[in-house]
Amino acid sequence: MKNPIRTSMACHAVLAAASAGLLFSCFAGEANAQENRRRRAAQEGKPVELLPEQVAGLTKIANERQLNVDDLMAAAKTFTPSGRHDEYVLFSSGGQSGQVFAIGVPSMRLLRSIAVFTPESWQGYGFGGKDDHVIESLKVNGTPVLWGDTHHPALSETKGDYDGQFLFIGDKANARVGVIDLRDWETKQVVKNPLTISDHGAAFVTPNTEYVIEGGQYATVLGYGYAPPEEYKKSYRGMVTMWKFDRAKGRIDLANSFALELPPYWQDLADAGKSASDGFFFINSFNVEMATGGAEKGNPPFEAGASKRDMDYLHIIDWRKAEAAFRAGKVKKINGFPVIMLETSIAEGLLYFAPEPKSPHGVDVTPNGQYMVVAGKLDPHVTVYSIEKVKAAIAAKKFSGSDEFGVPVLDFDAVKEVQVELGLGPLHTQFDDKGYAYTSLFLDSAVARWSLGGEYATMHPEQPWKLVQKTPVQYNIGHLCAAEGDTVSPDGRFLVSMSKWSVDRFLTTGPLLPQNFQLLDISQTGTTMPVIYDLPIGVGEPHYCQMIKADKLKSWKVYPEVGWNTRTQQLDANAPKQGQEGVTREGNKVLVKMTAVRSHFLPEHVEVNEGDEVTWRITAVETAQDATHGFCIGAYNINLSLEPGEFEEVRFIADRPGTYPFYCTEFCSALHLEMMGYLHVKPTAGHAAAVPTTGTSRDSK
Ligand code: RUQ
Ligand code: CUA
Repeated sequence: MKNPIRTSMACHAVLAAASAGLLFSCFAGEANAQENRRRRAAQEGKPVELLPEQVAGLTKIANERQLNVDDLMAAAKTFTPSGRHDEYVLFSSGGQSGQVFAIGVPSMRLLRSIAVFTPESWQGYGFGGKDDHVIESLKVNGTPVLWGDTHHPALSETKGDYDGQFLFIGDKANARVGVIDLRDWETKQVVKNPLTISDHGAAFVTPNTEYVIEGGQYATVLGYGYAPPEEYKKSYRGMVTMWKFDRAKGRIDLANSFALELPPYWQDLADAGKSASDGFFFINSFNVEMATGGAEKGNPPFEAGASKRDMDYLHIIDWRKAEAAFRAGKVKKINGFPVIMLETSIAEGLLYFAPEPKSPHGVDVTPNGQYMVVAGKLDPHVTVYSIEKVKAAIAAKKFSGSDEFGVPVLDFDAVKEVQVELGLGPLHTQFDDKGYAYTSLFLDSAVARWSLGGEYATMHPEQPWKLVQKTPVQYNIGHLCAAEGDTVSPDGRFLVSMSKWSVDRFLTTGPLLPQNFQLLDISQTGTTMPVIYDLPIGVGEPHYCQMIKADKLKSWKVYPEVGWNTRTQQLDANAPKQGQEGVTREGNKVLVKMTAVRSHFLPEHVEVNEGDEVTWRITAVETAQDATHGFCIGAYNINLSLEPGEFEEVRFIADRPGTYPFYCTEFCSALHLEMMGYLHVKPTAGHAAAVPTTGTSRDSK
């Protein structure tokens, strides 16, 4: 049991500071009337002073709830009163949910999810509307794969800093990359990698989002071909794909994208160089042993075979040279996709290896671009490489040899800056504004803060390259994410530990444990970096997230014009205007022109014949922010979200006669329940109205 709080002078001061902090902390976003009232005391120049009876009241609550002073301080740092906005938005992978989650910091409130690889009905994603073109592209080998294992989100960058425009996310299970437009927080594109079935190092962007990088993982025959494991070295290959991003279109430009063939090591996480290392990107690898497993035949299992050697290879890729080789046509087409083959990469001098210990996970470039930090997973150190030394070693051809495929291997001592011992299971590193790095320690279940050297050495009182302190987290931490902590200008202040099995942290929710996002206050240096909030994530296992300053996001509150096509992000001439509503027919093709406005659809009755091909266009004729409607036809598996101004189009075959109520699925007004109508599907002659059966299949072709 915690020590009861006593109303001592010190405690009084802490409580008063905590309360004053609540009232004076920076207020992001528009103040509404309620917020203004609440803050009036402060605005009148009267900082809140807790009266003795208020201190006594707080003390009583704290003791009843068994809260200590640290708990009260944590509450004061994170509690975000109604109406006040968060300072940061955390964009998190949603793991097996196939989605992205947006979470406010420091409140740790879930703001919304963004559907990417998995249909999501509230957003109307994948239930008949224009987003179905994205769902269509979710096919893998011709089969619709309606889920994803989202791993690493990447915000678009300008000069190495988040610009708040786009977000990319990789699907490890199916080697796909999704593109989200942060004006309306919708997925606009999903690309399937033509070379491989699954990936891992996705997504990472170059400093101006010229390219979205998708690194592979488990080597296969490029292009989905077959080869038995005995032919592993001969036929299996790794890859990294450079997806060209067209910012004006907000789409990956397939025609200008290409890949590089890599040896069949298991490439892992990546990071793009910036500033000093701009023009390069780096990928870790493991299983350079090229173990092929086969425990069922008495061979060493993968986990043993892939961890035998002390060193794996940090891949160092000069992407501008790769781009030049692609433009010069020095590629081979695999599955129709241009690939720079290994021998070309070697000949062009665009691919080098550096030895790295030991089955590493994250490679993370410092904000100034000078150093690459490799977290060794099976090694208690992080290994720091210097880009200057890498460039010098390449120029001087300081190789310790080459790998089996002829890729030159740089001499370890020539490129290594330093190794820093941190603890067990280092995975991933982030940075702050005070010259510190933060590395997750999976096996220790801790966040390690350590001091950087070089030009960072004067920013902190400690010796360079030294472990400073550790904070335990609950429990095994995968990645971590500091505020803007992988950009050229990190903010410090907050860090999120993406802790995995939360075991005893929350009420039992059955055997499946929520993950635990733990917020750490990293603003105080030299003392502690306490955990100040636990957020259970009960919808998947997120792998990585990025935290952006909220005021960088220029999200729309309503669509710019009524009749907006969110696919083209333009006004759509096909969007029905008020006064144009009705149903027209040409042969068996029926066109429904509908508007939606509080609180009715027009027309309210739509009659078609069985077998008709129906095109149903709806414009949400609304301009107010709080006027979203939904539109569903249950038995036809249709549900749309009609945000203010949005135009939607649904196509279906009216193949099941009957009377189908359609209604608005968003509680939009006092007369929301009345916002409905009927779709009448008249049976063709001799065909009785169908008896509803399972109601599950809709021909969406
Ligand atoms: S990964 S923690 Cu993609 Cu590190 Cu999972
Ligand atoms: Cu519109 Cu409910």
